[in-house]
Amino acid sequence: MTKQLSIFFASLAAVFLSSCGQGDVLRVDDVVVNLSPVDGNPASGYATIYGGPEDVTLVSVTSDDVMRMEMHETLDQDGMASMQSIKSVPIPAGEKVKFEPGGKHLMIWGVGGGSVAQGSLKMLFIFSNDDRIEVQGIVKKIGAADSSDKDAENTDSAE
Ligand SMILES: [Cu+2]
Repeated sequence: MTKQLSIFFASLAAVFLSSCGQGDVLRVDDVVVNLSPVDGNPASGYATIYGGPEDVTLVSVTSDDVMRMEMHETLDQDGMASMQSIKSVPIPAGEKVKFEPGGKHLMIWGVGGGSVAQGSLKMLFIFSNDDRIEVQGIVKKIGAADSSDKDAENTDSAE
């Protein structure tokens, strides 16, 4: 009886999803915050964002436990890598957008000691359709793990 009921609801969910795009759900995954080994230098943040049923724009990433957070993009200008801050990032429906070394990334100043100690930072990704997705970014200390990143700024210019 219970089993039949759950099968019924499962098929109902399948019908609902298929009637709504391809069933894509806007979500944020693999959020990592790499602390700089140099005191006072910003941490760099990376994430993977999966587009939902409609095109949206990522307009802000915030956290209560940082001093400042910016979205940046690494540019290659005449063979010299540099970066600039960006105001928003388009997230097309059903597509994957990565924040990764050498590309789009988050620059984070003043990650709170409590978040560092517990190894996770609560962050909020805010989208143009007013979706707000809260995630726990994994805070990594460079040198403690296997990361090859030396420094947020150096990573940007090296890649
Ligand atoms: Cu940057």
